[in-house]
Amino acid sequence: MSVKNMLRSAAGLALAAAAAAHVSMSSPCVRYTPFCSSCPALPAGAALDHDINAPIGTHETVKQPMCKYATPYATPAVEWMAGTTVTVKFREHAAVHGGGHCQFALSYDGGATFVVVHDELRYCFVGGPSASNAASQLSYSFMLPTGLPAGDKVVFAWAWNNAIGNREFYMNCADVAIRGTGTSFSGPELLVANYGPKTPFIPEFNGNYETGIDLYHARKIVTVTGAGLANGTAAPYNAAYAPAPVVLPEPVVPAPMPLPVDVPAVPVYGGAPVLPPVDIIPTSSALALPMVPPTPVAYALSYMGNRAPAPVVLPKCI
Ligand SMILES: [Cu+2]
Repeated sequence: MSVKNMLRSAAGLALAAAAAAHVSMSSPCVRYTPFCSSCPALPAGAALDHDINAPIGTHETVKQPMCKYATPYATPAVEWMAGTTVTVKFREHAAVHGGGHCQFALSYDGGATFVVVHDELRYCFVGGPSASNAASQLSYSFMLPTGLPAGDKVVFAWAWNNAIGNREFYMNCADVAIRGTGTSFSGPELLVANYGPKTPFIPEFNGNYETGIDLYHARKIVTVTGAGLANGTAAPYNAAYAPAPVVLPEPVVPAPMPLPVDVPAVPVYGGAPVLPPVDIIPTSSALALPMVPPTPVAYALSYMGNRAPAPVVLPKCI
C-alpha cells in the first residue's frame, strides 16, 4: 500500500471510529440495538442495527424517523413502577460533544406524542462545563412520576441536543411496561430541535450552556392517558417549571398614632369620685347589682363629655 493509500486508509478508520463513538442508550434496551446484553427477541424481519448510536437528524436534515423503528419489540424490555426510581445507562466510550441537553420521555400512543418525565439539561454526560468528548457520567437515576398511567406498550425515549460540533439530534427508544394507578399524566412535551429545518435550531453552545434553554422552558404541556392522548393544559409536573410562588407584600402596620398634644388635662377632683345622680341607678331586681363607683379617670372622662378628644381611627390594613 502506498503511503498515500495508507494515509487514506488511516483517515477512513478514524472516521469510522468517530462515527461509532456517538452516544446510545444501553439500558433499558433500545429497539434493535446490538449493544445491550438482554434484549427481547427481534420482531420478525427486523435486523440488529449497528448504527443505533448515530444521530437521527441534523439541523438541515431528517435522517431517520423518530425512534428510528416503528415496530416495537414483542415484549417490553423492562417493567417500571410509577413513583419509583429508575436508572438509565449509556454506552461506554461515547463521544459526548461537550454535553448538552438530555430529555427522558414516555409515549402512550406508539411514539406520536412524548411527555417528558425527566430532564438533564446543560451538562448531560459531563456534569459541568466541558470541551471534552469524554463522558464523566453515563448513568442517570430519577424518580418516575407517581401519577403515570399504566401501560404494556409504552415507549421510553432519550433525546439529546449536543453542546459542541454538528447540530444534531439524538434519540433512542425502548419498549417498556409501566405499572401504576394513575389515569392521566401532564408534563412538558418533548422538545425536538435540530431535527430538520422545520424544528427549532439550537446553535453550538460555545461555552454558554444556557443556549436553547428558553426552548425547553417554553415546551407546551401535554396530557397523556393510558388509553390514548388528550391535548390540553394542566399543572406543570416539574417543580423546576412551576410558576414562582406568589410572595405577598408584608402587611403595612401603621405606627401608633400619637395623641394630640393639646389634650386637655384631666381635671382632678380631690377625694372620692362623685356618684352619678341617683335616678339613673337601675331599680329592677335583675340589674340591681352593687354599683361600682367609676374610677376617677373614667369619671373624669365622662364628666368631660364632649370635651374629650375624638377616638383615634387607625387606617385599615391593606
Ligand atoms: Cu457523536
